[in-house]
Amino acid sequence: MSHQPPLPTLSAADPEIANLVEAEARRQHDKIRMIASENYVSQAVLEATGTVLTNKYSEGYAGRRYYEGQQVIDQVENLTIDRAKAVFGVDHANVQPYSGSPANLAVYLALAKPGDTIMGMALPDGGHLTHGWTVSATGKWFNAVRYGVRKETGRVDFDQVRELAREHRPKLIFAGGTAIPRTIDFATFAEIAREVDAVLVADIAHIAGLVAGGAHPSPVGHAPIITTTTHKTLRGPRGAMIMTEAEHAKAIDKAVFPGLQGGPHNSTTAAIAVALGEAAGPDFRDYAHGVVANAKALADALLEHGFDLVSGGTDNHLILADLTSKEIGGKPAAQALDRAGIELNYNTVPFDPRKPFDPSGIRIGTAALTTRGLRPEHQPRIAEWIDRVVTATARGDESVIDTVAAEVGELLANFPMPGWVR
Ligand code: DSN
Repeated sequence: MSHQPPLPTLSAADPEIANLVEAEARRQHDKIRMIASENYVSQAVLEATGTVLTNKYSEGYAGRRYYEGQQVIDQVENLTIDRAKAVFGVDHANVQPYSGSPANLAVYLALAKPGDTIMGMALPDGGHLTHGWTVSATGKWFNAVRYGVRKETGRVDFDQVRELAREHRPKLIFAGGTAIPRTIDFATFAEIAREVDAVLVADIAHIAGLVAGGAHPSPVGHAPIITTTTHKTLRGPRGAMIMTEAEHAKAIDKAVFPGLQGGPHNSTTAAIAVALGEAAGPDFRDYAHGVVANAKALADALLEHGFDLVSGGTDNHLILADLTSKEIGGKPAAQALDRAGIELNYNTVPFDPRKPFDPSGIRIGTAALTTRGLRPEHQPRIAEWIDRVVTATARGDESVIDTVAAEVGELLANFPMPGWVR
């Protein structure tokens, strides 16, 4: 049993860390990983992540660097940019942001000033911290106005978005978030942004792979600025990109460097290129549609077990379940499920009466299990396991946990993961 690529040198030089890496690889193999923002990268992406490119400083952009020796790095970054432009059909791509939060901060730095009004989805309704939530710098340094979802439908309340936009005239409107189970209507957001002269920013971190694979409508043509992480449904390394229409290219580049960051992480850039190469291939379309088919099948099966799903189901890779009717909080349910080999996260649900650290819901995603090769026919079994563990844990009965963990292990033995072999 070992990590792939194998780690003989690391094992000899630092067995303590090598053993922890091996343990994590095994853990990732032995669980159904359903954290909606996670995935398994390919071995090619893993290999690109650990290269000598990490030795190089390259502050600046291709042809305009502050250090010598950029003959190769410029090619790596340009190739990554070209692939991002081709996969998403955008004018310009900056592939240097270290992750999603710095990418979003760069947008603020490029297009707004502290104290300006911005608008984003409230965190408990599915938004992201950096869309102006209270505890984030973006909520402290900007006048953040927050929209949400309708209680009856669990879907974005566009009447509220329009009203708030007209009243507050924000400079930026963020569309997207971290716990949105339904298709994001970029066209309606764009219409509202146009009406109040705001710049629409589509944060597609969660759905980038679905957009690339044609399983979610693209924001291109609606949002002049698009931010994304690269490690969720897009299945690349941990990193981010900002894609823009030509008119915003210069301001965004200046905001990323020198505005916010130092040297880009060049191994990550190369690994993003590899992931984008994979996303451009014919198999990725099947993957993206498979992710959605799995989520829909799982949502249907969970509904049959009486789960209360926010918005009543899903259009994408993500399901948000309110466990109030199962008489258990999200946190004890998530902890019990993890012990049963089903890894997901507790999550607030819209209008949650409980606190974020002990909320009412769980968030469930299908990006990683689809990479493992699980299909819609496996989802009823997963729903049944989730129900058994949640129902028993609510009664204080832990006896099913080990049984379910054994059954999960049996199923997963037939589905190898990239990065580890038995
Ligand atoms: N932490 C990410 C998620 O889990 O959705 C968002 O930044």
